[in-house]
Amino acid sequence: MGTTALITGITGQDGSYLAELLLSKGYTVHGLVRRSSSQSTPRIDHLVQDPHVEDGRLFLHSGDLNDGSRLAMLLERLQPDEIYHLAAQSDVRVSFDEPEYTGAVTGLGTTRILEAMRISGLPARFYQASSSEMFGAAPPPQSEETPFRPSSPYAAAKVYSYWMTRNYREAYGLYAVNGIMFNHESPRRGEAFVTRKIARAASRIARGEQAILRLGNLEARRDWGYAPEYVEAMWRMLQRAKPDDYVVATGTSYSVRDFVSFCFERVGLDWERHVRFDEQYMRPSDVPDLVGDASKAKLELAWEPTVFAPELAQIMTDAELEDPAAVTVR
Ligand code: NAP
Ligand code: G4F
Repeated sequence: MGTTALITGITGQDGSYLAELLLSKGYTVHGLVRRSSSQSTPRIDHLVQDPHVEDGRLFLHSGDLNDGSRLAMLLERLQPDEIYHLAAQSDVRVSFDEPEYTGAVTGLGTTRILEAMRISGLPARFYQASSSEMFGAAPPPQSEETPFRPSSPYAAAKVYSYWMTRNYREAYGLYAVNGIMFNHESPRRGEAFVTRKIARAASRIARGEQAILRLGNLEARRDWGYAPEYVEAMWRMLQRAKPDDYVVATGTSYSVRDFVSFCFERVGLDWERHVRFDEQYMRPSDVPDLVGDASKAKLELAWEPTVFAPELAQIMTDAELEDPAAVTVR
C-alpha cells in the first residue's frame, strides 16, 4: 500500500500543484471539494482526465469546512497518512467585508479537522497553511521567531489556526506543522490577487482588449515566490522525523509598482500610461512590507527558491499571452 493524502482546497492554486506533486510520487490523493452551482475544478481537470492517473489514484469528495461531521466521517473512512489543510477563505480584502465568515472557515475550519483527528485517534501527519499575513505590521525580515501582529480578519483567523495547530501538537502529541508561507503566485493564481490581475491586464492591454488597469496600494511590498516550489516545501515538512514550523520565502521584496513595471515591460508598454489609482482596492489596513527569512527551511528541509519576482512576472505574463482562456490549468 502506498501513501494516502487528503488535500483540503485541492481546487485552489496550491492544491492543484500539490496534487500533481503527490501523484508524481505515487501517492493516492483524496481531495475535498465544496459544492458549487458551477464547476470549480478547472485547475485539476487535467489530473482527473489524465490517462496516467486512470488507475484511480485521485478521488474527489464533496465537503465543506463548515461541516465538522462530514470532515470527521471522511477522515474515518479515508484514513489518510498525510493531511494537507489548504482550504480557506484566502482573500484578505474580502475578509474585511466578511469577517465572521472568514473566522468560521479560515479559523474554525482548522479546529474541526484537528478535533476530528484527536477524537478518532487517526495517526495522520497534518499540515496547516499558515501565512506571512500573520506578521502584519511586524517589521521585516520576518522569521519563525517574529511575533505576529495581524492586521486583517484573515490574518487573525490564520493566527488562531496557527496556535490551534501548535496546541494540538503540544497538548495531544499530534504530528501537526505550520508552513508559514509568504506570497506565492503562478499562472493558476486567482484572478483577484494582485499579481494575476496585473499580468492579465498587461496582456489584455497589449492585445487591445482592455485600456486601463485600476489598482489600489502600489507601495505595498511583498516577498513573491513561485507556487510549484512552495508545495514542494509543504511535502518536505511532513517527511521530517519531528513536527516543526517553517517560514517559506524568497528573502526578496518588491513593491506592487515594481511588479506592474515587470509585467508591462514584458509586453513592451509604458505602465504609467495605463495604470490608474482606484480607492476601492484600498484596505482598511494593509501590510506594508513582507520579507521572509527562510534560513531554517534551507537548513532543515534543504529547500531553496529559484524563481524570484522579475522572472515570476515574466512567467505569468507569458502564460496570459500564450493562451488567456486556458491559463488556469497550466
Ligand atoms: P486559493 O486558490 O484561494 O484556494 C482556496 C481553496 O479553499 C479552494 O480550493 C477553495 O474552494 C477552498 N475553500 C474555500 N472555502 C472553503 C470551504 N468553506 N470549504 C471547503 N473548501 C473551501 O488559495 P491558495 O493560494 O491555493 O492558498 C492555499 C492556502 O494557503 C490557503 O489556506 C491560503 O490562505 C494559504 N496561503 C496562501 C498563500 C499564497 O500566497 N497563495 C500564502 C500563505 C498562505 P473553491 O475552489 O470552491 O473556491
Ligand atoms: O495579491 P494580494 O491580494 O495578496 P495579499 O493580501 O498579500 O494576500 C495573499 O498573500 C498572503 C500571504 O502573505 C496569503 F496568506 C493570502 O491568502 C493571499 O494569498 O495583495 C497584495 C498587495 C496588497 O498590499 C494589496 O493592498 O497588493 C495590494 N494591491 C494593490 N492594488 C492590490 C490591488 N491587491 C489586490 N488584490 N487587488 C488590487 O487591485
